[in-house]
Amino acid sequence: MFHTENRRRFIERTQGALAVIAGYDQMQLSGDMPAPFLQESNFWWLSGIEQPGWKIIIDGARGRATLVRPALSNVQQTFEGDISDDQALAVSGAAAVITEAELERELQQLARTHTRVITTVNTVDGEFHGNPAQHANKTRLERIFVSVEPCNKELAELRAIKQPAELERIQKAITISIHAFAGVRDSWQGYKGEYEIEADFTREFRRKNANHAYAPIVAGGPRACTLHYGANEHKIRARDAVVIDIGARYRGYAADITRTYCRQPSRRTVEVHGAVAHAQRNIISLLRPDLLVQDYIRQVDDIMKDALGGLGLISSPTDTAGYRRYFPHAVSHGLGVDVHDSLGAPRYFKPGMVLTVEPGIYIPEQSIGVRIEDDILITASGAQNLSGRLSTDL
Ligand SMILES: [Mn+2]
Repeated sequence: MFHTENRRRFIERTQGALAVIAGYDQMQLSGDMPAPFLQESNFWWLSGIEQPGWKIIIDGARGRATLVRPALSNVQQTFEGDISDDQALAVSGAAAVITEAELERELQQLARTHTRVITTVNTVDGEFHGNPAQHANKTRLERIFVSVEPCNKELAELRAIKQPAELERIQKAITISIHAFAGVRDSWQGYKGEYEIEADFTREFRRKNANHAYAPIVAGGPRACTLHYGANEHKIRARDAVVIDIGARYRGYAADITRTYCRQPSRRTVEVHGAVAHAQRNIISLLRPDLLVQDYIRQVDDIMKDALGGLGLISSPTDTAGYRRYFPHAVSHGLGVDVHDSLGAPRYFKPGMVLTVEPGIYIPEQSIGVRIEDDILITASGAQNLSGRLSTDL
């Protein structure tokens, strides 16, 4: 079973440590309006539990997992619902469920035989970020155990190498996304607004029981130069190049694909698009196992500087400011449960890693932005473009 096997690998990697991992808590937008909920990805990977407020105790020495059910008020249960113990056990493969009220005694008991516990933290440079659940869990553990250590790096390294079951889900998310892109491309001449394009993706995803893996971007003309534009509220003109950065999430795994389409491209738009497409092909062809990440980044810089030079946007490869102005983001990130899945800061690429390749060139003064993004699996002998069946044509 998928999550049981994930825990087995986690226990092996952490040498049988005791782990107490918290899922995210439900956050509120206003009075009685809950924020959209997405489970913390490490907790989900280890447990499969999608509901807020749950925790898992993994007793590595005994190979035993216990879920902790949150204490929900009657009102919360009525409005938000919850899963039964049987459902939680079935989804997770855990051995038992205890209640939040029983957790304190359980931890006190474990502390008699364990001085050290590992957990997940969501801090960056010591600053606490986002959902409070993990921080609260860690604070509690620090009160009870002698030593509390993070296991984020171990989890990132484990999750970076995708198992066959994970690759199947990623491929399915990609196939659903590609299908939606192809449908939008077929209807391309009929769209009047960015919102119509977003709507067609949403309809296609929901019909396949998938969701958007992240806030969809449909950015026409000058809006394409705002990297996280997501209002998708403008009309599109025939001359506008439209950056569409959209991916489905299917059974917990994300796709992340970008294409740029245009009804009546100007010669400049054709040039810029051609340069990005050419660069993207060249960058993908670099990828193979054992390639040093720092060599990859250096070669990507060379390829992108060539592309910008060819378009007359920089006059010399040493023009770093110009380079960063027209290509202001990273070219790759990991992909998996998270749309930006950690690869665990590896020195070199390894078989089983999945990452995006997404060069873009953005020229605000000409109101042109072009980005092309595919999802690449590092294989034993090279790399496979998992979204390569979808044409990158303008
Ligand atoms: Mn991406």
